Amino acid sequence: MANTLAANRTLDALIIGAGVAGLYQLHMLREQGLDVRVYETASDVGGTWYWNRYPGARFDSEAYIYQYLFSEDLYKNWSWSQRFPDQPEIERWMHYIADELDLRRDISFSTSVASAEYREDAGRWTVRTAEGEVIDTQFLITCCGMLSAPLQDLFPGQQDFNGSLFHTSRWPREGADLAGKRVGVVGTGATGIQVIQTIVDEVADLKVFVRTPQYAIPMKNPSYDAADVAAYKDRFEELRNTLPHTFTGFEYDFRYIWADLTAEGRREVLEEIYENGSLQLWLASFAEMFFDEDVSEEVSEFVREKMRARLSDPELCKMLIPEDYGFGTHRVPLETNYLEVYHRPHVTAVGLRENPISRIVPEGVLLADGTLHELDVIILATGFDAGTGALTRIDIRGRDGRSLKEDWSRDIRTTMGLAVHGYPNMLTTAVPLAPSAALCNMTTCLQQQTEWISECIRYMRDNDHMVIEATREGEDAWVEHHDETADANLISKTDSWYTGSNVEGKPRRVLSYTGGVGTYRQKTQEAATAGYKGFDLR
Ligand code: NA7
Repeated sequence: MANTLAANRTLDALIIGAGVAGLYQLHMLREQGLDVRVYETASDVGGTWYWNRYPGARFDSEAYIYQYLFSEDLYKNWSWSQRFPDQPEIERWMHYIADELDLRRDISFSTSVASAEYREDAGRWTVRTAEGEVIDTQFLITCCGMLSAPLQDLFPGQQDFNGSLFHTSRWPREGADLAGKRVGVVGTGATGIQVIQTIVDEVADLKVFVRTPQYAIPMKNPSYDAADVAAYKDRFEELRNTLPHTFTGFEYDFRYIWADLTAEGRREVLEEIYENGSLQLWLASFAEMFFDEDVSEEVSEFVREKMRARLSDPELCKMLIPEDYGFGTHRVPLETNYLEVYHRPHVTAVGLRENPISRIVPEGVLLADGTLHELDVIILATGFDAGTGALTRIDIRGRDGRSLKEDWSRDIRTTMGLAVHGYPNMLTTAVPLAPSAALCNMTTCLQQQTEWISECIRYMRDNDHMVIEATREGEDAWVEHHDETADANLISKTDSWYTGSNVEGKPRRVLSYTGGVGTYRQKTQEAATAGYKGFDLR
């Protein structure tokens, strides 16, 4: 890449992405008086909630905590209709945020950042968009989301399929006609489950291609009336004070100690929390399930029992109930009548463990043993290159021309998920080694990271610093702390996007910081208070 500069635009800060993080980052930096602009591939705001418009997409964080908490008015002037609303309502909320804060005037939509090159002599970045714009900026702030690089070109022959083929996160805005069609869904993660349970009534025939089954927890999703809305709004101050300090940024935290209870007592607790119909069984029951194999097995067996009770056929039990990893070491999905779908006469679960998909052919999906499943529509609920993919798909060049894609293909490292050594003045959100890479109520973690970045830039300007870079030593220390914490956690032993094992060749590391959101917040604040310890300011 030529190190020349003929910029169309000069900025103090360029933000990539107009989702939850990018919108708030823009608002804060604009308030500080920076010349700042967001670049966004999509045609409107929303990030995850713009892209994931597949049937059944919805929250599994309670809506009243998936919120910006910096403004009481912004919080209280929006009312949710349900505990776990669906994507269209969430997208409307994001539009409300953009409108209220008048953000769109500083966002370039339908514009993709293609490359970013750091110019050491100037301490600034040259950013180029796929549309041909060249921008000169002091700070490059990535707000790309951790699940935004879809794994969509997975199977040979996809392009030759005679029917329609969609990845869930690239669902057509105009919708897809599934009525009366033979539909195949590949993938049974949180997304696949939402799709399957939602489209089952509409399609003529449904084939679900199952490789790794999931522990399923039934969601309880009551509608909110005016009194419910008033009640959660009354808790604004409480939520604002609580959420940033819990283990996962939810309102609830681990409440029970396994060793303190008898077998009956534990059972009672599990039953009660299961009945709550939320992620509490995972994030607010027994922390020991993440560290102690025996506790993990007991809790897993509790959930398996619940699943067995809903499945009449032993073959289905074998295919759909996880046996080889512990509950909660993979992202726990919430579902509604998901398991019951498989009892419907027009639904078939196709096991892939011994007989994987070999390729897509014009007629449908061909398995390794030669079985052909003829289909009109194929839905790939096959997940994402999480945490890293959004940035490695951009050609990012740091000091001395180093490439982030190449660096992360050897070893995925960051300093607190906020910066990467070798990439001065690049500040990051939702990348690995922070809770925002996975284990968090995303709005809690993204607000915390974007606020940290805003304060860092304020500090630099107040103290006449032009460049910030994570030091090698600081990064080594963070990576070591991260790994120590993660390696003690059973999450590190399970294959999933949490460990990067869903992408061939990706270096294995637990992507999310597992020391807890409250602890992470404290550590990042301590670094800032100590004059940005672990960073070189110049
Ligand atoms: P996930 O959780 O990564 O799930 C992807 C699913 O696709 C999973 O069942 C995979 O099976 C399956 N998959 C992926 N590649 C293949 C191939 N080649 N053959 C068969 N099956 C395959 O992604 P989601 O979109 O569901 O969820 C991502 C996050 O979004 C979720 O955790 C929430 O945080 C929101 P595998 O497990 O690899 O055997």
